[in-house]
Amino acid sequence: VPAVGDTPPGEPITGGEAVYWALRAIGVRHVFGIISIHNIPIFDAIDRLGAIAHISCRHEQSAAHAADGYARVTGELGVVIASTGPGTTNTATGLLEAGFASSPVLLITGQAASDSLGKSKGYLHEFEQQLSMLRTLAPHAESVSSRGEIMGTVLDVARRILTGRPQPGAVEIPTDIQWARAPERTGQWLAPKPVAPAASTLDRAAELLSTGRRVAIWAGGGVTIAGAGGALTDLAERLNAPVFLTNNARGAMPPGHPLCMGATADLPQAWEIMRAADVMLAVGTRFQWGATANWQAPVPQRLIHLDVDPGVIGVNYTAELPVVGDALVGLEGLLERISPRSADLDFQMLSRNAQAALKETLDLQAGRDYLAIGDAIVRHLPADGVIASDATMAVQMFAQRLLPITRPRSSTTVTSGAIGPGLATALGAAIGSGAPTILIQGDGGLMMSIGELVTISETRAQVIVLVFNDRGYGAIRMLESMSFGERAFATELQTPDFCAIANAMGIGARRVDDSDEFDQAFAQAIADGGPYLLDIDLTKMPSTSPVEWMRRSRAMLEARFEEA
Ligand SMILES: Cc1ncc(C[n+]2csc(CCOP(=O)(O)OP(=O)(O)O)c2C)c(N)n1
Ligand SMILES: [Mg+2]
Repeated sequence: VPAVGDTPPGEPITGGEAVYWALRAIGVRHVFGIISIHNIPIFDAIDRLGAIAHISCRHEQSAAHAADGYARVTGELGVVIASTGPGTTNTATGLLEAGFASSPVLLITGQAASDSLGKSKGYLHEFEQQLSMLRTLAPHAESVSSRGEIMGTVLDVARRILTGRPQPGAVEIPTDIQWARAPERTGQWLAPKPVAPAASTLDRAAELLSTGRRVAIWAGGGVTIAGAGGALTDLAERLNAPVFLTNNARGAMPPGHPLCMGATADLPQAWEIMRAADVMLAVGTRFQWGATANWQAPVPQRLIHLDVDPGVIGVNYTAELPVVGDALVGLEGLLERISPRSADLDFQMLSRNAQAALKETLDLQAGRDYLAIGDAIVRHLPADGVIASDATMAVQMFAQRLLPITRPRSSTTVTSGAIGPGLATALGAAIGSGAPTILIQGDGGLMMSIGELVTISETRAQVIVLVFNDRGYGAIRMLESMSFGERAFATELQTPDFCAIANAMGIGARRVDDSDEFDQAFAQAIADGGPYLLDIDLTKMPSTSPVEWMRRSRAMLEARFEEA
């Protein structure tokens, strides 16, 4: 049935409409972007045809991060629409982060009109090598060179983005081709199918797991992407195996489960378990830097590595048995082949003790204020709430460790470690989930994307920005203190009045000086129902200082080694 404003059947449609119909065939409901002379026919179609909502971000970097946040909470394609040249170069960091996090993001952009392209004439926004740039960031990037290719190219690129380990993609369409009319209306959307590991490889993996007496599991974002949390939990129970979750896997297993070790694989306290394990099953992970603490984590040599992307297997830790395939199909295949067995009691005791010790250590490390703030968040955030974060010390010090993530796709972190994506990622996550979304944000990173406060205000998406404000680049200040003592450089920032900025953008805001006040203010922000900003003054809470945190952490480690 043609939507309101649709061109009657049989009439030629514009290239912009072809993009619209391709996106509809895929099931796209929201796009994020900025309009331009180079993409106007696409926005025209979106406006007239009505079933896709457009969110006008204030920077294309943010539009890309918002599409990424949207994709992470929904599991659907995140779409960003940008202009040629500057609009597209602005999306670069968003594409980089999406690639790092294996998030399915599609950029649709323009290109100079076909009769000028390739002549270096100085066309408006000219960037003739745009496709080369895009291909370094988004493996699935294509250029369209005729009107008839639009629908097929968008569908094909989307299918490639969503196949196997998701990676971003892009389609660039010259402006004249976006305006050109042709009669085609529908394209065929073939949803990608999960890749099944070879049965013989699963047999060998099951055999190897059965020879292990002390099996540990390392689960990454691939488990979330495949929706394999249930199978992971079943297999862990069958093997009595403690499970380490990377940040992107949090929520795959209930945090209170006796075998769930949470996001702790980077902590020395967790390494005793890995040293004691005789076999490890890694699933949907590439053992990247952060999760492994710079690859110090002692992953056992008897490693079965299940991942849909053969390119990530063996890069960081040699796998005794590579298993290429989808995490869900692979784990289900292992469940069919493995029967329950009794636990090695020493190993079970070791992991129970480590779990308790980790909890105690993490609480002590977090310090009293973060502990109280975390506790207030847990008490007041509704059950469907989403937790987004930027790369701030508050994430390291309490959020990623102590805030329980109880459902898959209910949290986002900046996997590449960039500061700045948080606000837009939270916007996309709030729109995708339709649920209250809190953002753990530093003051430095916030300034990189502050303009999106007005996008949040305009959409009334319930993003609650928690600014952990230490008036500077705290993480770097901490690093400086390790090498340069008291000398801080390039880290002290003049910090604006974030509450005044939020108010000016149409968002309620409140300043918070201590954790009791946080409790009240956060409850009120949630009850308010709309977007909100809390400016949390960390300079009034000494226990939140990263330098102090580092001292506490070291003292604890040393005490442990003395004990041993
Ligand atoms: C895009 C980008 N530029 C620079 C950095 C280096 N960097 C890492 S942490 C940090 C400070 C972040 O400050 P803030 O957001 O206030 O959080 P805090 O560390 O103070 O908690 C900087 C500059 C980075 N990670 N990403
Ligand atoms: Mg800061």
